[in-house]
Amino acid sequence: MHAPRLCALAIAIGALALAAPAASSAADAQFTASLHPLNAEVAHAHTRGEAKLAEHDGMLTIDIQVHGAPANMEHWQHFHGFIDDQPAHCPTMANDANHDGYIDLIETEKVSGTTMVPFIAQPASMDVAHGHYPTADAKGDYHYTATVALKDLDAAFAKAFPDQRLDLAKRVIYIHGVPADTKLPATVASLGPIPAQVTLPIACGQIEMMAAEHQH
Ligand SMILES: [Cu+2]
Repeated sequence: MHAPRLCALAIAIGALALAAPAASSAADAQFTASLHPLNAEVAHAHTRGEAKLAEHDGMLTIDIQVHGAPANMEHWQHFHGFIDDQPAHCPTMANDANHDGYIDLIETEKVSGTTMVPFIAQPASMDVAHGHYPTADAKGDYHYTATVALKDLDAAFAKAFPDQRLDLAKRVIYIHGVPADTKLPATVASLGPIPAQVTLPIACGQIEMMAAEHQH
């Protein structure tokens, strides 16, 4: 009576061996973004950093290391992009359409598209306005990490942006925010009722997919 059981076990092990490598390697991908300062003079901060996004076993791990941001305050951060497949880019001073010396959030839309996914404690909540964003320390540094199930994020994204996919390689990452008491001219535009000090971009980086040979 032992032979059939062993046989079933052997089949089960065989099936696992066949299934496991395909499931773990096919969908894995890694992305990086080098964050460069924006509005550095007016923000009095040379905000820079590095973002890493890794898809593995159905999970997306996001790791964002920021240096030199305005200190002791929360910083909004998201990826932005277009809803029509167009790749997003970071702005330059050429995008200061009203020539007031600031690249405000609204002026970034032409090259970067719209605010998409917030890098908050729970990215799949898509709660841009009320999510919990990281806070820079006294040196202006912070390290944010979050892991989210790709199926949850995909579903939340498709709900917010019908017929769209995450398409990380077509997105840019933004870090925002200068101190609430920063004097900004009325020409610096923001999103609805949100103060321009909260949304002023202070760094941007284009997300790039890492070549397979550099992945581990
Ligand atoms: Cu943003």
